[in-house]
Amino acid sequence: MEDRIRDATMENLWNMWYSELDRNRSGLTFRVGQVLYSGHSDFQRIEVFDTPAFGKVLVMYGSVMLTEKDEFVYHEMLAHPALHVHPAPKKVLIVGGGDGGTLREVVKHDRVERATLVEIDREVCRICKQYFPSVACAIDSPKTRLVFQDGAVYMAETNERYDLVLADVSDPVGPAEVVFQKPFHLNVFDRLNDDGIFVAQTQSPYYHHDTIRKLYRNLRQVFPIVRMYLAHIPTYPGAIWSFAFCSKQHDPLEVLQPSSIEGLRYYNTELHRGSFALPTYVAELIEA
Ligand code: SPD
Repeated sequence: MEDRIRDATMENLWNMWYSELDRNRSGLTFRVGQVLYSGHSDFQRIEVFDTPAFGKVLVMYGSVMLTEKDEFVYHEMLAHPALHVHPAPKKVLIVGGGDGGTLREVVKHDRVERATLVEIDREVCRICKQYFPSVACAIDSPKTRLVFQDGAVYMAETNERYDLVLADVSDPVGPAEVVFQKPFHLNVFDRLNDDGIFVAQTQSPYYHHDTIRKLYRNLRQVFPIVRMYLAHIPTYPGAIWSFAFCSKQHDPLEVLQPSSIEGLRYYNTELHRGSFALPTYVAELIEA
């Protein structure tokens, strides 16, 4: 093939981009090398792309859930702060998180005896086991109990009690919306043991002001201790992401168990403390 034509053909092959836009004004963009999977489950559209910048990317309901390159930040930060505060986190419940990333971090702790993962969409687990084996690796762990059910319904109906509940859900549109609402938080409080901790991903403090304001107002009406902490996640909107640490007794700024987990790439003791230090504009957002 003539060089000029070959170059043009290569350019077309490389000319695929994925963009996640915020109200059509700004957004995240990845060059896509290959679309590995694209389909609809009973609950949502699911896509897997291979990208030169971030490796494989999982997109659900039109937003990036994880990328191979930076998923460790989100999953370590959703799981380890609470696991390093609670003195005996034997029973852990993960709501959502069907990709298995949070589960992978939870089962690293020897003190965890049982991790229950309640995922509404069976397809998410199947697809992640196929395309993201390093993320989904604990789905078949002997400590894992898998339940395919709506997390809010499970929370309302279960008689089980937990030491930790971790809400690893997508954005508050579609199937995950109820997990951002007060009836769900009240049920979580009820199902936690007396010194239980609830951690939830709470969106970008740069972009999602209204959601965050309302969410923290609700959480403070339910839990005596509510603190926000932050992590830097390059592929989430704003690249700065927030988590709510909601606790019945243990304050994450006062209690910290020694860490025995090796091989973490983001979380460490200094970072634990530092992640609760909020920039002024973020602190103002959630002021009581
Ligand atoms: N806008 C992205 C929010 C994604 C939060 N959940 C991700 C799930 C990864 N386990």
